[in-house]
Amino acid sequence: MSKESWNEFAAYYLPKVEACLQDYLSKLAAYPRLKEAMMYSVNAGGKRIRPLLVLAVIKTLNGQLNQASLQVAASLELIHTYSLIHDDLPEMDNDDLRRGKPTNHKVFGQALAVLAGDGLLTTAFELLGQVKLPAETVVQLLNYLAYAAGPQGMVNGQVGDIEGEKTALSLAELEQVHAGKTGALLVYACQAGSVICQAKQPIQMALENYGRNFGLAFQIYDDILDRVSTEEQLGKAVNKDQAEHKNTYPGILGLDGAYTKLAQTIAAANQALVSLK
Ligand code: GRG
Repeated sequence: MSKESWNEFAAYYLPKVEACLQDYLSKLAAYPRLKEAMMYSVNAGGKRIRPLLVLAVIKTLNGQLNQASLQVAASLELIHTYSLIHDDLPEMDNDDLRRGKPTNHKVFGQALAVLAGDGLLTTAFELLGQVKLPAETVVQLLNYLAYAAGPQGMVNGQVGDIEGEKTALSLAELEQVHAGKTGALLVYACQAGSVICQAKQPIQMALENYGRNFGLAFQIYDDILDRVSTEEQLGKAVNKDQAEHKNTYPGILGLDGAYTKLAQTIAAANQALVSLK
């Protein structure tokens, strides 16, 4: 998909994803304050990359972009939002701002933020379980999502990240952390589209490969942006030993090395899609 057609695609499907999220969350029979806390973070300005990726895979495989597909996509955004709320908590990253707005715990307090995250995590599976697709497809989606979000995926990556703060990670170790923390949900986005369209195994594997590289590129780019903005604030280049967070791509590879790695990873992601053409 070219940049222009991606923008057009996103502009068309984003409001549909939004409507699906608002519709489901607003009908929950929960205390108003809990719903408010859950919806605060869902509506705090996320880019919706993961649900859009689910839909883009379905489009690529000529599947139906119907209500069921939108619900599968929306359920993934609920998981992503829960992970951000918990990631920002004082016991984890202790962030006051997310997307330029006060973090969930800053507005609602820590207890409610934990519970809003728990609520979004469980609601994601409830929504996915209600999707009108063949039962076998739904079970497979539930299974893949639990794997991606749980202790063999994103939760594992988060633990690797926390443990890694105590030591200097190698490049391979850093990649393992990010494969879980960032990559697992992006791989699932590709799997979900493939499962809905009942794509053959080689196609599914090519898309998973794309998801893995997409996740990696996403993280390298995020690390580069962080480093560049730090250097802008300091008004000078940061060298390897001064890097505040060494467990980053620029921290391990230097800024130039990180740019090279980014280009290689984007090329690998594009290469994974060649077999689909
Ligand atoms: C708490 C189990 C648990 C996991 C947290 C996602 C995550 C794991 C932590 C977020 C911290 C972080 C900076 C991860 C790197 C990946 C990244 C840039 C995530 C933000 O994703 P975007 O850019 O967010 O899609 P928006 O704001 O657009 O939704």
